[in-house]
Amino acid sequence: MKEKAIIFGVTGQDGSYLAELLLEKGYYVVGVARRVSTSNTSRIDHLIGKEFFVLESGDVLDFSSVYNIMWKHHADEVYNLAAQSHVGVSFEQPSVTWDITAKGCLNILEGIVKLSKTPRFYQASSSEMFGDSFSLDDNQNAFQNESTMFNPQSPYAIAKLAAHKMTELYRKIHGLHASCGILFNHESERRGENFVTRKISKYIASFREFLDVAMHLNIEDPNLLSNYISSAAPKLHLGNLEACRDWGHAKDYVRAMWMMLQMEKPDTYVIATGQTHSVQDFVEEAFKHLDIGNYASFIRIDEKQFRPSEVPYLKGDYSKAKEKLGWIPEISFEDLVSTMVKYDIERLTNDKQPTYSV
Ligand code: NAP
Ligand code: F7E
Repeated sequence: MKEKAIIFGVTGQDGSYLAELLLEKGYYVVGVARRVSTSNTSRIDHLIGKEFFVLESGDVLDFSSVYNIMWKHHADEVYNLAAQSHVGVSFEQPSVTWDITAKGCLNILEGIVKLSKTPRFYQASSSEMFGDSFSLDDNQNAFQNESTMFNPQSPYAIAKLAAHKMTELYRKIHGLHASCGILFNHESERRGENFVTRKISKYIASFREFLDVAMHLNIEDPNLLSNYISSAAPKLHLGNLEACRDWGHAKDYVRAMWMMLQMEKPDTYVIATGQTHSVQDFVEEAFKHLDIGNYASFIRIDEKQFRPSEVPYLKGDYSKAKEKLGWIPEISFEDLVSTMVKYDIERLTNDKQPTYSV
């Protein structure tokens, strides 16, 4: 008999990679996608129609649909990746963020408790729950691990903390095999386009296209060409460049999710790379893919992109995951940036459509 897994949030970045990983491992995968008026399946279109992959229509806000899908499929494992996952948006839409991110998780937990055979459960917790809190190592360097205090700084982070604590409570009071992965930022070619890393990689692709066009204008005087590029090139509108994030690749992180559910006992794990970089560092690394000197004149600081409350510094200590799960990240920061930029350049070249917008 094949192992069966249900993925809530299968249409998202992580959901699509997790579905691929589980199919590779021989699982029967049930993906749950919410009903929308235009298609939301671009990340999983290549899986639809495959043997052992089924798409169900459901919404984590709707208990009946959540329960009915779990009752129908008798899964061995259930992964909750569904969320309103954009921190900036959560300040503007706190109620829906709360409902999807906190209540959605509770709906799944309640559904699981009512099943005759309870599946193992994974909850997608977030490093955002730490907010501005950190621990200090012997050299007074800041980091976060499973013992660091939580001090969330956004409606998204507060909703995630509620779901995290609820999952740990259900583990205790109902004896569920329910694990939480406190995942630090992870990105990829499939990252949503309004997250900072993807915004930057898409911008670099547009800039490359602009340079190609500029080179064909036959402007012979190098000074004129340089002036033209400075004035006419697209600008990258960003907010806080100083925020530091621990960025990994999503493929590494979905592997950790699966590993947690293979453990004999449920637990909570930090998943991170142990390296931190500022948004400015990410911009610098991405600009290496363009043959231009100083890039500063192409950046515009945009007040609209700043958040009312910011998480200044995240750097995860993943020692527990390494020791207990045997998990380590395999994709470096440099490779992550390079993969994302190359993907967007290729996509733009193939689609022949400008992809950059402010
Ligand atoms: P994502 O790309 O934004 O995906 C979120 C998924 O949730 C999408 O499939 C979305 O469906 C679905 N969803 C939203 N509302 C729903 C609803 N009412 N009912 C059912 N599904 C709904 O996020 P991600 O980057 O893959 O992250 C996966 C999970 O990990 C999220 O819970 C996120 O908060 C958490 N997390 C992410 C990171 C990170 O750096 N990526 C770090 C820590 C934790 P649509 O396609 O229809 O919108
Ligand atoms: O911002 C700054 C922004 O939106 C990163 C989600 O997956 O990871 C993600 O949350 C940093 C922040 O991700 C822009 O202020 C500057 O300091 O890419 P982001 P996030 O907020 O860290 C956590 C772990 C999750 O759980 C979340 O679901 O970049 N920043 N300028 C900007 N951010 C955006 N989006 N756009 C800008 O123009």
